[in-house]
Amino acid sequence: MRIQLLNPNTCAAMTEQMTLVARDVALSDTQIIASTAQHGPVSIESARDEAIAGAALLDEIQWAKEQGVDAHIIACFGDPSLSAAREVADAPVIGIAQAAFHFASLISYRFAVVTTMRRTIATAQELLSRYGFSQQCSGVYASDIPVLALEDLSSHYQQLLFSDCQKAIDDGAEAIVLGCAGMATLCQSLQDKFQIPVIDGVVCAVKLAESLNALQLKAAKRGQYAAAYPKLFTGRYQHWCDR
Ligand code: 5HY
Repeated sequence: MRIQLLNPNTCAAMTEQMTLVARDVALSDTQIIASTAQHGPVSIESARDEAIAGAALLDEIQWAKEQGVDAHIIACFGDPSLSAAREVADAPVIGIAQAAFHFASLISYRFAVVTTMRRTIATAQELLSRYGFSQQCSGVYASDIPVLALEDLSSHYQQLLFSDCQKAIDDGAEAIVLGCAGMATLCQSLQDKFQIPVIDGVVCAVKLAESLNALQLKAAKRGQYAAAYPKLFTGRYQHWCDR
């Protein structure tokens, strides 16, 4: 099968790192097609970033749809524009936050989320509520670690990340969900250090996409995720007129 792994920020280095992790767990006949947004924010850390990243994200979904991919993964923990992407795509679209929450809920009674910037805590809480996992989440933790700092974690930011993980465990977490696609490469080392299941949404999304494909479960294209009505788009979005 062919899976688009879409990084909706414009940081190619981040896409490279998450693609290595994804290919590591993918089945031998799964092709991971890496995509990076062509315009927008270099990292997504606020509602403004998400809003501006949305259009570029949909352009990449449309491109991969025209390539005939079997699934799309939105590799950003806010699951930005997930519903819009599901309207545009014909194949299943999986957000890494939703994927990670499902896996965490299968192996723990309560799990925590450890993410980057404090202002994204509310986003994680909104997603937990929307997806029905608020009850199972023991807390969302963040210490203002910039997303791009994850690429080459300084000892200062590493200490902040470690202390958030420790706080989560002290507060009763039985598993930890990593709240950023940029943390995918840290998963194993954190699991070894804290001896607790640590869950990365990028690999969870790959395995979910493969499972849907194995069961031949296609995207439901009637109702909420049916294609949006054609209409006039102007300016830089007029290429959406005939889509
Ligand atoms: C992410 N931002 O996974 C989110 C993390 C966050 O650019 N990639 C980003 O803090 O919401």
